[in-house]
Amino acid sequence: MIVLFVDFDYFFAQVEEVLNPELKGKPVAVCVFSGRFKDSGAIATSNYEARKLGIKSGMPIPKAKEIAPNAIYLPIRKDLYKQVSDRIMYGILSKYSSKIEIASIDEAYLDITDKVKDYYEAYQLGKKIKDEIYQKEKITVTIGIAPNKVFAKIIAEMNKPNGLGILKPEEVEGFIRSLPIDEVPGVGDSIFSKLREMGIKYLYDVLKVDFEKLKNEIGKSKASYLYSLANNTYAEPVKEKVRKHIGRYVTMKKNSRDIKEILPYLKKAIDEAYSKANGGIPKTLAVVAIMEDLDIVSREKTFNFGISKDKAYLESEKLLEEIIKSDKRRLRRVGVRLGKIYKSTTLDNFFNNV
Ligand code: DCP
Ligand code: CA
Ligand code: CA
Repeated sequence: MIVLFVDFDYFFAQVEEVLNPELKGKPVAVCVFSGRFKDSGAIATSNYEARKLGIKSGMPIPKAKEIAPNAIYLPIRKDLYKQVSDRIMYGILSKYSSKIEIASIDEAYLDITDKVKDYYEAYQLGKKIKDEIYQKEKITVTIGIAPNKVFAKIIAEMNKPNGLGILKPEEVEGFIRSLPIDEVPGVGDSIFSKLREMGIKYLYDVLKVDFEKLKNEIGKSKASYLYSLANNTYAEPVKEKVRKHIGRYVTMKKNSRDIKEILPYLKKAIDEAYSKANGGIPKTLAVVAIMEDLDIVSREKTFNFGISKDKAYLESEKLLEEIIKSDKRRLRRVGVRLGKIYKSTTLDNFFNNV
């Protein structure tokens, strides 16, 4: 198996930089303001300049501002990052393998076993993917290529940012011997301290302890996981995941906040999204407005039953009205995002009460 793992660099902050290139080179932190008091909330992520100053993901915002008062603190814009992510995942990465597992907003595993004949070609493919993502989205990513998913992820981690790392089969044994155990995904602080007590420093050391003892200490599934990694039999397949959301957005001829003008575009986006859903029926519907200054505002509603296309026309109009009422700006693009998409064979039941 050859797995190619992609992880987008300092993702949320990088999207902010791409949208506002003046931020480049300055320390930038993306914040989740919780709104309970001024600056309550946490840092979602920061760019590498901010990290050098000590700003880390998860840090309380006031603490970050204390250590780096002059850094730039931006509010999180999840819809925007999701759109960029979708374009990279579905528009670029999916072309390179249909066996693709989208693990999070900024991570994907591709099984490229059948796409390349050796690791040299895999490396070339990795370069090509990096180039295409940069050329189309101006986003840098780090890629790890290895004989299994976990090693591919670790290799990427070691090569961040803007890196491309490769672990060939003949290098695996040495890698296992020298890999610090806390660099293995899934080994958190509590497991790490238990393993250390058993004398396990490197992944290879797992093989030196009695498996029964390992099981008793950290549980069966973690023990088997680490054991299979250490003896190089780990072979979890890349799980093809269906997309959970479908988004379709249309740019209008001119910016507008006149609902009659906007509705035909919204209808077009709905038609396209439903055709993309290919018979799947969503339970959540969001209207997304990209404002004239490219800021994004959205309203979402979740239903207990599947939303037919006609119902989507109706409900999206209400959501659009809410957006226009709550915001003074004109819209530049408008679209919908369908979520919780189900493919049901018992549609009668599914549409009940719609
Ligand atoms: N994220 C978050 N809160 C956290 C950690 C992460 O909201 N505590 C978000 C913001 C990140 C994104 O998830 O941009 C991806 O997380 P990563 O751990 O991959 O971190 P980054 O992409 O920001 O940085 P790196 O360059 O280290 O991958
Ligand atoms: Ca990540
Ligand atoms: Ca990342």
